[in-house]
Parts: sequence; structure tokens; C-alpha cells
Amino acid sequence: MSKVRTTCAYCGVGCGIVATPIGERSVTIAGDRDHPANFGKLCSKGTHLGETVGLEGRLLVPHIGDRAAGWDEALDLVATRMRDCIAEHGPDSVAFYVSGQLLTEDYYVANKLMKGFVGSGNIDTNSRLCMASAVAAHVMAFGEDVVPCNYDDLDAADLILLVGSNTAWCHPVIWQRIEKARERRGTRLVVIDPRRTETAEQADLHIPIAPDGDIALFNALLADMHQRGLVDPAALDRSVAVPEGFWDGLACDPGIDATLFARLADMVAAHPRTITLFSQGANQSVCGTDKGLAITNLHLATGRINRIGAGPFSITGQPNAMGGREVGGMANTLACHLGFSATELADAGTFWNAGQMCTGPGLKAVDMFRAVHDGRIRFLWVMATNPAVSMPDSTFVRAALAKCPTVVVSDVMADTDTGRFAHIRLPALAWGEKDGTVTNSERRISRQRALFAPPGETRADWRIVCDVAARLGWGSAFAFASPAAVFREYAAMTALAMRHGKKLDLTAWADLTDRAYEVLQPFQWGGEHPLANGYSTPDGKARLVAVQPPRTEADPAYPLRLNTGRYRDQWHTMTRTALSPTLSQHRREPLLEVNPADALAQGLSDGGLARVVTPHGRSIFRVSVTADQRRGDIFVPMHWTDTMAGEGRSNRLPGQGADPHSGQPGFKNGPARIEPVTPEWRGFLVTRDDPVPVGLLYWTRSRVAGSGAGSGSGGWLYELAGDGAIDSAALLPTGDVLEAADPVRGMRRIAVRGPGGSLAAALFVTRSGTLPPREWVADQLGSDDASPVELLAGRPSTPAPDRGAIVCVCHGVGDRAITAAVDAGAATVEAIGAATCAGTNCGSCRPAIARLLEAAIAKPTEQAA
Ligand SMILES: Nc1nc2c(c(=O)[nH]1)N[C@H]1C(S)=C(S)[C@@H](COP(=O)(O)OP(=O)(O)OC[C@H]3O[C@@H](n4cnc5c(=O)[nH]c(N)nc54)[C@H](O)[C@@H]3O)O[C@H]1N2
Ligand SMILES: Nc1nc2c(c(=O)[nH]1)N[C@H]1C(S)=C(S)[C@@H](COP(=O)(O)OP(=O)(O)OC[C@H]3O[C@@H](n4cnc5c(=O)[nH]c(N)nc54)[C@H](O)[C@@H]3O)O[C@H]1N2
Ligand code: SF4
Ligand SMILES: [Mo]
Repeated sequence: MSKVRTTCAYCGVGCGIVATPIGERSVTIAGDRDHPANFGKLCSKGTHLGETVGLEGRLLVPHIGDRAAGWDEALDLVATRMRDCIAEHGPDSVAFYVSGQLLTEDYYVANKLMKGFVGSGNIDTNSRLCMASAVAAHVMAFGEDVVPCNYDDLDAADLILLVGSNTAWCHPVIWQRIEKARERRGTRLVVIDPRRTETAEQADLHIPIAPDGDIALFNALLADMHQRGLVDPAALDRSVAVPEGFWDGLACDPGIDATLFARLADMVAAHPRTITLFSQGANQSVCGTDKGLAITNLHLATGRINRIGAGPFSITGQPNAMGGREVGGMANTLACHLGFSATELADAGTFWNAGQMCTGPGLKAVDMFRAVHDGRIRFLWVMATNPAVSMPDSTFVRAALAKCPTVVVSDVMADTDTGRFAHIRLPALAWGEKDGTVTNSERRISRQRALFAPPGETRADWRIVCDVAARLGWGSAFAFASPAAVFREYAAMTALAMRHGKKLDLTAWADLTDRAYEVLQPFQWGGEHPLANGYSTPDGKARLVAVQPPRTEADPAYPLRLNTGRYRDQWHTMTRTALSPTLSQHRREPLLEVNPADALAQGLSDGGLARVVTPHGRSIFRVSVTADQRRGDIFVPMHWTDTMAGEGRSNRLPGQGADPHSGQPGFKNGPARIEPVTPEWRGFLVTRDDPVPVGLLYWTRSRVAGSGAGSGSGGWLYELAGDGAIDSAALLPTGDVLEAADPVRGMRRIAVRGPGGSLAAALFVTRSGTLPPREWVADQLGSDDASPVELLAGRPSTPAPDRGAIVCVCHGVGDRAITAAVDAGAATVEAIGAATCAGTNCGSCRPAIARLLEAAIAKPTEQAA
């Protein structure tokens, strides 16, 4: 068993992993102590990667329609369709929609094929939905898309402002680093987020701003700093260009309570070492670029950039969102940080020995799908992303996909919402099989390495692209023998970036041998502060850019503001994380989080169901009434798909409105209203199969482990609700049926036992009664321990203590055990860990434990009052 050093499959923190393959498709995972991104730490998702490397649900052979096909046939068809489309309708009738989950090598060849050989700019990426606004702000302020900070700066900062970032859930290892810095040196932490997230809860100051209130706040902060004399005119003169009238246009109402603003302004004034870490609450907005600029203005004007512990730090989401930006795989960059000027186009054309260069930028994601919808794009190749779920107004996106004459999907999973629209599906290598490089949020390039042999007929994404290019007659430009060969060419091409005044420079790696690539250690390009010696503008100065707060028109038909985002233990459209029974415990259903006053006004109750309605669609969620939500704002998760839920797909709801500079959609602030949904019956099902319920009002499913030994022995837990009769036969497998009914309560209980008497499925439905706790029933899957009476009761005859909601997924510790530990005297998160083990492995649940601790401590005083 040899250890392999690789990089986590998930977020842009880019944690190093030491993986030890054991057996055919099984691996133990540990954090890599030598990796500078994480120094050995991993969060819950990284820790449980091993649960998602099985072959369940994988796409293992190419498919044409529903039929398995050989590679030659599938690739011939892709190439023929592409060639015909270009010949008949021109290069711009062809498009690639790619992803920050591709490796740099995949991205490079896809971009080269589209922009240098097809001759169109039509390659865009899900990074458009992710940090396109930060990219646009960087280019406008710095002249190049360069992140001016490092993780080390987080250790050295005196003040960290988190803007629109639920760091504790979405970048947990960075969160742990911030926590450590706070412990060590008392770093102050401010969270600016309309929601009181677990991140916000832990801050010194939480600013619950109105949706899209960031520009007003940062403008007001800068005006305040200016007034306090914290803007040094001489320093500005040296390195920053200030447009005329900039200071006069700045002063505005900060949009928050005056005392809160004064506290914030005092903190900012007192701490020159300030880092502003921002992510989707800033980027995913129709004014996202202006938010990035407002943040950057504050840093540039007060000299809080290019020095230790200071800077505006846009953090990336996906493992290789940054690598995609670097190679230029976005519709509005050419390649390697280059634009589309005549000389840049000519230089890239020469470098590539291009067959047919594009002439300008292509269509950005939202516009790309509009063009698919109206027939301008007639061939679409989707790689490593699931736009039928993740694009806004997904009903429109699905209509576009359904109309498109050719949809090719390269994916690792057989059944995805987008794959259902594909004419040709190509099986790609997944994490653990693929080999190449990724760049994290701090410009650090690390290797992902293979742990397993390619299963079935799967191929690397870069190779699939090259195989198609060869069939189109461009074989010599795509004759790469290995990812190392692709990397060398890309590294060499960054010489052009330098020629055009950019900082991106990987030329030192252009002659890397295969062997050196094999053992490549993580390295950061640009050094710690790449803009310290001047910006990438003609005069070398940065730019302050005047920005104004947006105006939103209220629509009485949709009085609420809809916000969307992430859960701690799910990744995007759930194609991998939902396979993990451990990760599925954190949030089994998509919740509509709503303030108590709004819930009351609309007649919603906690634990009930509600429909969210917007001008674009409607979805149903489980209601969670919480004061963490501002009045007037609601929040739903982005994750659930049509394969995981009936009506819980949130992207039916947002419209196509996007930022005018970056094209990034405004996922976090849309008009909405809510209404209660009162089904005639509710129920749940545990089953080893995965039936697709039809005709129900609501269903969701999540993975459970069951009690059978080994992985893959578990099944699914479904939550169900509907009107009229329930078609139990459609949901249950055949077998030995036990049944009980209580007509008064409209209660039905059915258990189905398979061969050997082990539980294959159990269904509990009620019209007015209470349902038994899910956990024990789910634990019986695959086991024959429970008696018929117990099974039908849904409870053991001698009940074990209820663990309550699981908080620590690593050690399976529930909230009751934690509250009990607090009652027994544990007064810190550490003490609770010592008593229960909770929070002592990956640490992702530590903010949740802290929250329970605070609630438990607060309880007696509340009662006393
Ligand atoms: N667990 C988990 N981690 C992930 C991912 C995942 O799917 N699951 N995905 C990865 C990816 S690709 C990304 S892009 C990142 C995203 O990471 P984050 O940006 O941290 O995640 P989100 O939940 O999308 O949004 C962050 C916060 O923005 C707030 N917000 C909404 N509107 C506003 C506003 O107007 N102003 C401000 N200041 N805040 C606002 C939301 O309330 C939310 O709490 O996470 C990465 N990490
Ligand atoms: N409402 C709302 N919508 C959002 C967001 C939000 O906050 N709110 N966030 C947006 C953001 S920031 C992002 S990044 C997107 C993410 O949205 P998506 O990119 O659509 O989400 P994923 O589930 O990560 O999709 C990746 C797909 O690629 C497949 N895959 C995984 N690895 C590989 C590989 O190596 N090769 C190939 N070929 N396929 C692979 C997976 O099986 C999956 O089908 O969602 C966006 N959508
Ligand atoms: S923070 Fe978690 S998900 Fe992100 S790279 Fe590290 S281990 Fe993976
Ligand atoms: Mo993202």
C-alpha cells in the first residue's frame, strides 16, 4: 500500500491529501501535513472522500442516446456533428460549457480547440456563476485578474472582514486557520451577511446587511476613512489613479444601524492590517463587479494591499476555478490572461499554429444558453458541470437543452439532470483516477494524482477533447502524450502574458520533464504579493473605480427577497456527496429558512412544507423557522436536483438577470413569495432501492448506511407527502410483506423483508398522527434483528436513547449528547469534545457545537427572566 499525495476534489482551498488506496476501489484519506494550504487539516467533505469513490452510478462507457457505444463510434459522431455544424452555420454555432472541476490540462486543450481551431470565443464555464464578478473587478482595478493575497496573510491580519462568505461551511479549512489566528493573536472578525450563519455567529461583529447592501456600506466606510485622514494622498499618487470627482460621489447612507456602522468604522480605522475575504454574497449579484470594486477601492485607497496581512481576497469556490481563469477558459479572455486585441490574437494564433483563430470574445453562460434556446448555437458540449440544475432559470435552460440539435455531455455519473438531455454522453475519469494540476485561491498549483486504474472505458477529459480534435483534422496540434505534455505547452504560452504586460508567468515550468511533473510539489506563482511592484496597467497604477449602490424596485406580488447558497456537507448538485451516508446526515432535506414574523404572516409552521413562488417558477421545501433570517429575506439551498427531490430544485426560481460587466447571475437576491403547502398525508420510506416517486406533492431522498456490513449495503431514506391515495406498490420492492393500519389516524405501516428475512423496505404514512424517528428504522435496512412488532412500530421494544440531530458526522454525535455534556459542566467546545468526541476529528462541526453551547448557556437565564 503506497501513499499518494494529491489534492482534495472539492473546494478552492485546495487542501493536500495523503491517500492510501486499499483494495480495488477503496482508500483511506488523511490531510497532508506538508501541504501549505492545509498543513494536514481536512474538513468533513475531504475527510469522507473515501465514501464517494465507489463505482455506484458511474458512467463507464460512451452512450449514444440510451445505447452503449464504443469510443470510436461516439467520437466520430461528436466530430461529424461538430464539423457539419461549423460548415453549415459557422464557428459561432458551436459552444463548450465547461467547469472549474476540470483540471488545468483539460481546460487548456478545450480552450485551444475552441478559440484556435473551431474559431469561436464560445467557451464559457460555470466559473461564470462563481467568481466572474471578482475577475472583472480585478481586471478593472489591477489591469489583470490577479489575487493579491495569500493564506499566510490571514495569519498575519489584525482584522478580517468576511463579505458574503459562509466560510465555516464552504471553506472550512480556511475557517479553522482564521479561528487559530484569532486564538493566537486576537484577530478581530467581522461577518457581513444578511443571514446569521454559523460563521456570523462566531464573529466579533455580525453586520446583517440588506441584500446587495455591500456597495453602500463599503462606499460609506471609505468616505469615513477619508474623513479620518486615513487616505494618504502621496501614496495614492504613487500607485493609484483616482478618477475626477471620486471623493464627492462617495458619501452615502451606509444602510445599517448608525451605532453598528460606528463600531465597524472604528475597527477598520484601528487596523491597517485588514483582509477582506469575499465570495458569493459579493459575486453572485447583478452588481457583483461593483461590490468587488467597492471592496477593492477601500483597500487601494487606504494602502491595505500588497503588504503582509492586508488585501482584498476573493476566494475561489471550485478546486480549479483559478486554473480555468489562468488558462483563459472563459468567453471573455483569450488564453493565459490575454485579451482580444489584434496583437494578442496574433500572438496566440502563432503560438498555437492555429487553424482558425477566433476574432473576439464569445458568449457568457447566461447568453450562451439564450443562444442555444433561440437556435444560434446548435452544438453544445458540456463538460464537468450540471447546468440543468446550477444555471438560473433552469426551466429555460432545460428548454434550451431540449431544443439543441446536438448536446454532448462529458461526465463521471450516468444519471444527471443535464445528462438526460444529452444525445451523446462521454465517460470521464473522476477524482482519484485523473491526473493533472489545479490552482487554488492563493495561486498555488498542486497536483491531483490517480489512485485507481481507469474504470470501464473512462478517459481523461483532456484526452477526449484531443481525440475529437484529431478527428476534425487537427491532430498535430493536439498530439499530447500525457497531462505533463499539456502542462508544458501551457506553461510556455504564459510567455505571451508577460509580453503583454501581465504577471502570470509559468515559463520556468515550460521544460518540466515527465518525471519532474510526476513529483511536482505545490508551488505558488507570482510570489506572496504579485502586485507589489506595480499593476498590470499601462502606467503601472491601480484604478479606483466609482461605483454606486443599486436601486431595487419593490414588486408587491413578490414581497420577499430570495437568497440561495450552500450546506456544509453537500457539494453543488450532489452527484458525489449525496452518495455518502455520513455526509447526508447533516441536512437530509432542502430547507426554506424563514424569519418567524414572515412565517406567521404566511401561515407557515416549522417542519411543515411551503412553496416558494417567483416570476420564473415554483419549488417546495421543508420549512425551518429561524431568527437567523432577516425579516423579508428567505434562504434555500442550491443542491437538490430532479434525481434527489420532486420539487426541491431551487434554480427554477431565480431569473436570468446578470451583472452587466461580468455576466454573473444574481443568485442571491430575487423577488419571491411563499405559501403553505398542506398535504393530506405525510410519510417516509426507507428502502434498498431507489424508486422515483410520481404524482406526489413532495419527495426527497438521502443516503443511509443501513446495518449491513461494508459500503454499498445501505439504501435511501425518502420523505414523502401527497394528496389522495398513496401508490405503495410503486414505491416498495417485492418480498415478504408485513402490514398494519390505524384507520382513525389514517396511519399505514408496511415492512418488506427480502430473502433471509432482512429488511428491504419500510413505509410509514399518516394523515394526522406522528411518524416514528427515521434513524432507527433506517438502521434496520439489511438486517433481520428487529421483530415484526418492532418493525411495524418503527421502534425497538427497549428504546436506545435518542441521539437527536447528528452534529458531528465523523463520530456520530447528536445534539442531545452535546447538550447533556454542557449540563454536566462542559463549558467550552474543547471540553465538549473531550466528553463526547464531537468536533475532534475534522472540526467542521465546531461552529455548530459552539452554537449549541451558547444556546444551552443562554437557556437558564431566559427561564429566569
Ligand atoms: N460545503 C460546500 N462547500 C463549498 C461548496 C459546496 O457546494 N458545498 N461549493 C464551493 C463553491 S463552487 C463556492 S463558489 C463556494 C461558495 O462559498 P460561499 O460564498 O461562502 O457560499 P454561499 O452559501 O453560496 O454564499 C455565502 C453567503 O453569502 C450571503 N449573501 C447573500 N446575499 C448577500 C449580500 O447581498 N451581501 C452579502 N455580504 N452576503 C450575501 C449568503 O447569505 C451566504 O451565507 O463554496 C465552495 N465550497
Ligand atoms: N441558486 C444557486 N445556484 C448556483 C449557485 C448558488 O449559490 N445558488 N452557485 C453557483 C456556483 S458558484 C457554482 S460553482 C455552480 C456549480 O454547479 P455545477 O458545476 O453544475 O455543479 P456540480 O454538481 O459540481 O457539477 C459537476 C458535474 O460534473 C461531474 N464531474 C465531476 N468530476 C468530473 C470530472 O472530472 N470530469 C467530468 N467530465 N465530469 C465531472 C459531476 O458528476 C457533475 O455532474 O453552481 C452555481 N449555481
Ligand atoms: S476545505 Fe474541505 S472541501 Fe475544501 S479542499 Fe479542504 S478538505 Fe477539501
Ligand atoms: Mo462556485
